[in-house]
Amino acid sequence: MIVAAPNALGALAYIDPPLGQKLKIPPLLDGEVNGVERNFSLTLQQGLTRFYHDVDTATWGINGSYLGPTLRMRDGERVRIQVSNNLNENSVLHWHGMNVPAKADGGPHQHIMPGGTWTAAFQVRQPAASCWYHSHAMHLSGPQVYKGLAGMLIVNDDTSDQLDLPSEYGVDDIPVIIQDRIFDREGNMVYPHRMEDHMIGVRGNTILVNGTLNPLFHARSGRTRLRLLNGANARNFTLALSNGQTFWQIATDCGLMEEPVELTQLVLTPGERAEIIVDTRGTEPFKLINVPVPASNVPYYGLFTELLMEMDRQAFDILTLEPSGLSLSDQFSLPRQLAHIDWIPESAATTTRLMLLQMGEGQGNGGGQGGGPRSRREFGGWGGGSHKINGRKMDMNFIEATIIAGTTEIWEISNETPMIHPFHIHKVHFQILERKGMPPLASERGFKDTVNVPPHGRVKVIAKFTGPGDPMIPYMFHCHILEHEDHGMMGQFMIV
Ligand SMILES: [Cu+2]
Repeated sequence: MIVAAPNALGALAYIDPPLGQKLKIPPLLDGEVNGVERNFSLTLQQGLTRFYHDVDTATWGINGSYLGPTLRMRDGERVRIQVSNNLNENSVLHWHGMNVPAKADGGPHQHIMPGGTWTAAFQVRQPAASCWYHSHAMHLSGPQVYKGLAGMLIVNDDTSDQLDLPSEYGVDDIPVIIQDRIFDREGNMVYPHRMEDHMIGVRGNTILVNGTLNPLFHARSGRTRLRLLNGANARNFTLALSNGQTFWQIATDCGLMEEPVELTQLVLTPGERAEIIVDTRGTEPFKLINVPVPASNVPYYGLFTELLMEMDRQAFDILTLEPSGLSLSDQFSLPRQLAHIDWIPESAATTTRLMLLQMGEGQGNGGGQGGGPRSRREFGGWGGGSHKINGRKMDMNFIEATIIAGTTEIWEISNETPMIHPFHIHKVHFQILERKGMPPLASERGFKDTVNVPPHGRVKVIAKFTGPGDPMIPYMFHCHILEHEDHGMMGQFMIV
């Protein structure tokens, strides 16, 4: 489908979308168990993908033409993933949400040259969760993920096995990778290079779910589990059901919650995941939609703020759900308890670090000045496109924090700009302590690796930085708006 309003930035044209198409389900890859290890083989490659009828669009994919297979593994297992780069530029895959050694993490320090191969080996040491993987090449994450280098990664454990939850992949347990892309009149996927697109982050005029345009899913049971992933480069989604029904969140980024949380809306910023259970009894089709966010009171004026507010006002459909036809008098039940979560007390932290998210030079406020007519002048306040953390752009040779393995730390993430930044920390699973003195939202009470830091907001998270230590290779932390990451809003920490 097409976003109800034209492209947020108002420039690019598009062609009519096809009518409802069956939701593509990425192939499930369990790998091959060889002795004590589970082996996966992934190839980054170019391809052609049919989003529109009769149009082959040039894309990139992993073992396919667009996106990659869903990798499935288990807590406790040893895993070996071989990644071959058949592209014509450097790339690498990062296992987002996975607690892995630094050398297996897949970041700017593990680039794979064209024609090269890299192997990530690790032991899975974490509870059941919906994680994902995507390109994390230096300065190239934005365009590479945009072209298709991303996929889902499911971790199972004894707890998830024993719970009465929908778990038949592709039938009642569905990956939902939500992305937006710009298509031109010929059906080409276009990655824009204008400064304003990169300041805000690249947003598209067309929504894709698992690479399907205008997707439709036919449910076959009364309960359907959606593993939601905001896989967009920069767009936030405020998700709801078109029939006004509630749904139940059962997992945050890094695992199951303590109990199902009943919701009518759920915000996911880029990189965040949530598993939800939707009631798919009955016969009346309904939709997973994006609802407009009420205008926020942002204390800045000018084109920058206008663009952001314009995007927040967009309403659009994401996925049509055709219910199973099962009678509404059939039972619909969920486990009352899900997983046990050990809440980390604030007193366990021995260090508190401040992370300032900044755009623009000097004041770092990122806002255009004045409310005059739209003109290039108003971009002046952006300071020429500078994205920083703690006054510094990403520097491969600078380590922001060196942490002794086993230490618990509080990170206070402070957003000094007028737009949301999703802040992601590699390897660790954190808990949100507070948002400017307020408790975390009901939808974020669990382990997370990416957190929505609102404009001029401050979020306090706590995490245990476990080993193994590696004094040579750092991990990343960064804004998950991929253009912000590519332009410098990223830093490095080391666990030793
Ligand atoms: Cu950002």
